[in-house]
Amino acid sequence: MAGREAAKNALRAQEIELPSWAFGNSGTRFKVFAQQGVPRDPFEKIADAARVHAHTGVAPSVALHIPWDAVDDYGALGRAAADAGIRLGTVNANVFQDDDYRLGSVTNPDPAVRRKALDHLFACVDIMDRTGSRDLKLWFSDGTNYPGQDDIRARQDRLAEALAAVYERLSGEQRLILEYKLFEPAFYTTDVPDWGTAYAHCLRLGERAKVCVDTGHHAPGTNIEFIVAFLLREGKLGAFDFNSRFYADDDLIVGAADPFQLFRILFEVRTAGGLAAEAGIAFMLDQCHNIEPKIPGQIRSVMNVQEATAKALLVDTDALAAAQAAGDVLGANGVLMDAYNTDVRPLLAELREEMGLDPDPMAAYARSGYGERIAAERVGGRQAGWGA
Ligand code: LRH
Ligand code: MN
Ligand code: MN
Repeated sequence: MAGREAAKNALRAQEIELPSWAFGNSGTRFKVFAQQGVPRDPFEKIADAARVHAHTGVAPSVALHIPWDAVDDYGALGRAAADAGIRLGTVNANVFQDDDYRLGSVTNPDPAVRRKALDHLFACVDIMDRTGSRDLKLWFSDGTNYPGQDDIRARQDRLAEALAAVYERLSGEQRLILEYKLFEPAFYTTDVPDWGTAYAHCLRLGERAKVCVDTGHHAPGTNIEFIVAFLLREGKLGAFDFNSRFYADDDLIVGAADPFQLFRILFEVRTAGGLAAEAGIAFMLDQCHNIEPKIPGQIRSVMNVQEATAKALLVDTDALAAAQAAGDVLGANGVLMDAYNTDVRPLLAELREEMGLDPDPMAAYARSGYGERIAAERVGGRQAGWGA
């Protein structure tokens, strides 16, 4: 086993970004189950995110989704975050909820709709200038439902044009992060369906354009760690949207469906040096808690990422390299599995105590009374996004 102390140091430095939308009510197209105490505005989402950080110590930033988190005064929102001990992070653009986007946003055949979408993306960069956010994350629902509906190559041209305009608008410290997704809501073609398409566009744009790997956005059986290893090698991995899936884009708690896959992904990140802050990889959650309570859902998610990271850090890479060089297939696999099968919960409990935290964040939150307090104080909480 590799060193416990080295592992703890890396875990202490790890930062996991929370999605503001995880704290609001969410559901499927069949039903949104309302919960008590959900935030009524972006300020209350920040308070909830800060609560997750208070119990875990490794979730110091919260991602915004615009317009879901639109406010008049972003300076005030940033100050509220700072007062609560966190900061504002990635700005996620939303060009998928207006009636105008029925046939797409930046790839829409109508230039007026494309202009409207681009103006929204520029407005998101204006917000980043005010919040000090580094990353603009772009996910496009654009695509077609029927063969022949639109020209596939022309849509790629329109996409490239919009991305170039946004990239041009960014400052030298800001980055464009392009997220892909296999399908949904478009069912026939999607304009950014996979990592290869995202990578090709980012490559043309330049150094500060990177790919976001949302773990729920692949076909079943896809080897996500291979994609991660490839993008890391090319210097093009910008961010993760962590969640887990059984079937499609389920947005369940990361590591719930397949903790082994999460370990394999984080092992590739670790061995490529991607855990270091300088690598510039944003470790974000992108989840919805439809039936479970939201703040504990986020705490559990952060802990799941930590557990997978800890196991990845415990892999004895010297022993692994020796076994690989010797062609010892079972030996190499055994080294990896030894780390994966290690119970890292005591190590993480120890780390939390060293950080001045309760070793059991879930129990500490339950004891804190915060959940009961917000349920009593907040009446009429809003839906996270869908249909809001
Ligand atoms: C799309 C997506 C994207 C959106 C979020 C709400 O499925 O993963 O990241 O911004 O969901
Ligand atoms: Mn996502
Ligand atoms: Mn998604």
